[in-house]
Amino acid sequence: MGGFVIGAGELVGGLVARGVVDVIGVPCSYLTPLINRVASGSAARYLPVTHEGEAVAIAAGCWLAGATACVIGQNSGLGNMVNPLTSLTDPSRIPVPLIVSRRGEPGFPDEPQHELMGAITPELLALMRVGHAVIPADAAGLDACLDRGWAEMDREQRPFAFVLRHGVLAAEGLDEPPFAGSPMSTVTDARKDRDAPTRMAALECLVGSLDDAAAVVSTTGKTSRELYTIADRPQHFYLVGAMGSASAVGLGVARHTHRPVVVIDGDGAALMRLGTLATVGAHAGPNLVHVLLDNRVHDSTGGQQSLAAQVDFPALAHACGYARVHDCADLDEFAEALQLAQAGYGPTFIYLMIRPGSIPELGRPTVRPPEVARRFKAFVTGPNHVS
Ligand SMILES: Cc1ncc(C[n+]2csc(CCOP(=O)(O)OP(=O)(O)O)c2C)c(N)n1
Repeated sequence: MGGFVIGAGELVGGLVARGVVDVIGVPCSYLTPLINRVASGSAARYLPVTHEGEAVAIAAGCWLAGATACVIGQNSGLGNMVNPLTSLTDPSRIPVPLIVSRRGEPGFPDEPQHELMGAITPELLALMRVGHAVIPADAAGLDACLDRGWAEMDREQRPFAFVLRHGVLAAEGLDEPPFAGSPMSTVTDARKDRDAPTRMAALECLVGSLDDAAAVVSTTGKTSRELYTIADRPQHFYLVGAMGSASAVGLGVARHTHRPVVVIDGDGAALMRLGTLATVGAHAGPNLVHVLLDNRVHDSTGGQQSLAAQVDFPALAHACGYARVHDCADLDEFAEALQLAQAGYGPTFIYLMIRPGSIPELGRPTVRPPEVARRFKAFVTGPNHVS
């Protein structure tokens, strides 16, 4: 995109100078330098959360207590913010600064899942009566931009969005202290000490363990990209956007086919829609297999810690009513659990800890989402269909 870049330290300094004490949100690769700066220790604290709407609500609570929190999120997460922005901060006139990345900005090639939100980001903000300004790529302009936003928040008593374009922030390293988690967490020590395989190895094992009749729904980010790299087949539905919705999509599919339906989820994505565990537990039939590959980080956006280190996912799945739960210690147990699960008797939850990281030069699905959806549908409803 060219032009100057600003340091994340300058942006954080500008926020802190205006009273921001907490930076709350969910990662986006455009925001990585900013998150890395605050997560590595700055005058403002970084509060990783599970959902961008949750971030807005927490920031509203901070304001109610007299503190200023800045929400950060991808513009796809603006979708998650719509409810608290329209039904909480607007009626209560609570000003909250937002830093929203603009994936899919028209004129700059990006992935298909960012196209619509990229195009409508300014209009959507305006529709929600949230003023916005584009963060300029120079330090002097940055100060004026922040001043403008703060003046508007003072005047309107509504949130204001600072829109972050691609390449505006200079790269910044991550030196995040390990997340201790809650002292009440029931995550077992045995699980923490596991020698975890890579996601690539787990997905290769999964593909090798699946019946040819199984349909697969894979979560947003590198999971879908790695699955596509290992094997691109009609029975794969790559959920490239709508982070957190893989198990809900899988539930819908599984209700109308007797094929095994295997959902591959990530910890960050599962946490974003944790309520879906209860929905799946309540409504899924025996053919739903929910696999959770837990690397405890948002690997796809730079490896920032998710809140998974303190969450006992197998215990949660039990508590939400999954019929079978496998807490796999290694790939052998993982393969065995997958084979058992495809025989039915679910809904089944299969948990495997994996190691952060991926392969260099990881590809992205080149098949367009409408084609992925239609060939998946043809597969699910096709000749092997048993109903
Ligand atoms: C609503 C929304 N917020 C943020 C993102 C950006 N994003 C894409 S993948 C990802 C991380 C997913 O983490 P996890 O499910 O743990 O999988 P991992 O990347 O570790 O494989 C994020 C934050 C997004 N796509 N949608």
